[in-house]
Amino acid sequence: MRFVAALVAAILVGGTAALLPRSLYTPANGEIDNASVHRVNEDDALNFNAAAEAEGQGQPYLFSPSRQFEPRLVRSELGDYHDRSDDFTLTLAPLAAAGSVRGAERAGEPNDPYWINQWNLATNPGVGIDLLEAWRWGRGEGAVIAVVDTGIVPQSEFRGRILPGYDFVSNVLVANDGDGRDADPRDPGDWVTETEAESGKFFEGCDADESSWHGTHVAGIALAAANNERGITGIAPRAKLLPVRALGKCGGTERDLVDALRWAGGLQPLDAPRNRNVPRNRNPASIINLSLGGLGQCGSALQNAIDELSAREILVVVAAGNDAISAEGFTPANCENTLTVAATDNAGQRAPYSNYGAYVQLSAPGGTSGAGVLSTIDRGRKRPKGAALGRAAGTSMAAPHVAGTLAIARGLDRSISSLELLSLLRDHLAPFTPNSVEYGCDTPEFCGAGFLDAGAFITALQSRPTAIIEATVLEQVQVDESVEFSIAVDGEAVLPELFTPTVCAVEGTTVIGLARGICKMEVNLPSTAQRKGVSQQFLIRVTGFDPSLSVLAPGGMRIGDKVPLSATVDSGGTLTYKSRTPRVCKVGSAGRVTALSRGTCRVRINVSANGDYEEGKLVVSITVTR
Ligand SMILES: [Ca+2]
Ligand SMILES: [Ca+2]
Ligand SMILES: [Ca+2]
Repeated sequence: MRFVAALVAAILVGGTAALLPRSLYTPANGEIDNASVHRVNEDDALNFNAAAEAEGQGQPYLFSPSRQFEPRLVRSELGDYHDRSDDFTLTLAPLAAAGSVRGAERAGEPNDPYWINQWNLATNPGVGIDLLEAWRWGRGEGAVIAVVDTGIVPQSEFRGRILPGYDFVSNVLVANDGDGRDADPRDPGDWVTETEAESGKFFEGCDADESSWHGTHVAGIALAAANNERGITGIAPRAKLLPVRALGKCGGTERDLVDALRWAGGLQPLDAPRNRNVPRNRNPASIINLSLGGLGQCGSALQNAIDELSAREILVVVAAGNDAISAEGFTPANCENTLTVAATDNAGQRAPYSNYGAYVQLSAPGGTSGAGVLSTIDRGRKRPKGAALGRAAGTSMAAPHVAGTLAIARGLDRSISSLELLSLLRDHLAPFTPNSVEYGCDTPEFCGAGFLDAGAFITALQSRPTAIIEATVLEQVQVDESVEFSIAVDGEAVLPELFTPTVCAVEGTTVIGLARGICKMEVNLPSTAQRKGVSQQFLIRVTGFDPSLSVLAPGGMRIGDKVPLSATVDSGGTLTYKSRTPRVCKVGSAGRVTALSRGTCRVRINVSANGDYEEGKLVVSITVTR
C-alpha cells in the first residue's frame, strides 16, 4: 500500500556519498509548468547541507514544503487585507449578512464566512470532495492527525484541539527559533531574505521569500473549526491536531524528518543524542500528513519509519510533489506504504505542476495560481503577527484533503485496518473529469485510481452492514463439567478468544469448567471494507461442588444444658455458627449450644467455599424445655 505526497518548493541535495556530485534543486516559485533546476558546484552545495553533515547528519537530503505558491492575498480575521501579490488580485466574497448564514445552516452548510470560497470542498464530482455528504456521518471525532511540517501558528480555528507536539528541527539557523530541538512546535516564520539567499553562506541558493506558514495552511485544510462563524472550515473539524515541526528556513533534513515522523506515530526517535529531552508522545496520530519532499530515492531510515508506522495501522499521506515529473523520483512520495496524492485544479484537471505516475494513488484538490486552496495562515511577512487566510496551490494542499477525510473515517470506525480502509477508499473514488490538458488525469495511471470523493467514501463506510452474532452459550457450568456452545458470525462458526484460562478451557466448541469463578470469552471481529466489526463478550459462571454439610443435633434440650453440635463437611471449608434466637440459646465458635430459656433454639451453620467446593449453610432447630 502506498501513499501519495506532493512536494513543492524543494531544496534537495542529492547524493549520500562524497564521490557523487551534489546539486541543489530549486523549484520555481510562482511558475507552475517549468520548475527550474538549478545546479551549483560542489562548494556552493555545501552550506546548508554541509552544515547538516558536520553535525553528524548522515543523510544530506533536504526537504521542502510542497506548496507551489506563496499566499498571494492575506486577509486577517479582523478584516484587513494584505495583498502580497504584484501580479494578480484575488477577490474573496464571504457571506455578508447574518440572515444568509442562518439560511445556509438550514441547508447543512457551515456558517464560516469563507465557506462559499472553498470550491475544493463543494459537491461537484471530480472537482470538490463533497464534504457536506461526509459530514452527515462524522467530523473526525476522536481522530488525531499529525501535520509534520513547518510548525503551527495557534489560532481560533484550532482552539482546544492542538495536542502537545514537538519541534525536531536540529539546526538553529533553519529552526529560526533560537535553538535546536525543543518542545515548542510553533512556527516562528521561515522567511529567507535576498541577502541570505545570495550571501554565499548558509542559505546560499535558497529561495528568498516571505514566511510561508505552510504547516498552518496544511493543518487548516485538514481540520480548521467549522461553524465557528470565522474563516474557513476544515475537513475534519473535530479531529485533533498533533503539530510536529521538521521544516524551517529553506526546508529540512531527512534525519529530522525521520525522527519527527517516528515520534508523531508514537515510535522512539532514532537520533539519540538529540533526543535526550524528548518526552514520549502520549497522543500518537492515526494519520500523518507529509506535505513535503525532495528529489531522490526513499531513504532506508525513512522507509523503515514508514513501515513501522504502517505496522501500527498508522496512515501516512504524502504529497506527490510539484515538479511535473513522475513521483517515482520524488521522496517520500516514492516510499512504500504511503498514500501518495496528486493535485487537481478547480476544473478537475491535473494541476500542471503536479507530479504523477504509478506511484500516485489518488488525486485531490490542490488548486492553481489563479484559484488556490483557501486556508489558515498568519499575516506576518516574517514573524507571526496574527491569524489570516490565504490561498496556496500545490500537492501540499491536496494531501491534507485525504488526511482530513481519513480522519473522519477513523473517527467512525476504530477497528478497521488500514488495508481494508484504503480498499474502501479506492472503491469509492470519483472518476476524473475528461481532461483537456496534456497528460491529464484521465490519462491511465497518471493521477492514481481516481479523485477523492469524501461523500461517497464516508457514506460507503457507514452503509456497511454490521456483522450479526448468533450464539448459544450456557450461563453456568460446573467444575469438571463440559458443555457445548455455538457462536456464529453471519452464519459462519467462529471460536471465541478466552480471557480466563484458569477458570475454564475451550476445546473446539466445548467449554470445560476448571475452577470456580467467571469464565470470560469474547468474539471480536474487526471491521472490513464490506461490514462493520462486532464484538461480544460471553460470561459463564463456573460453579463448584456441593460442600456436603451435615449436622447431628439433639432433638431437645433443657434450660442450662450445654451440647456440642456435631457438624461434618466434605469440602474442608471453615464452619461458623450463629444463634438466630439469642434469647433461647447461644452458641460458641466451636458449635457448643447453651440452652437459655424455653422456646425453639435455631442455630445457623455456615461453611465457607474451599477449593472446588461452594459455600453452604444449614439451620438446625432444637426445642428447649424447662
Ligand atoms: Ca528550536
Ligand atoms: Ca521551537
Ligand atoms: Ca472556521
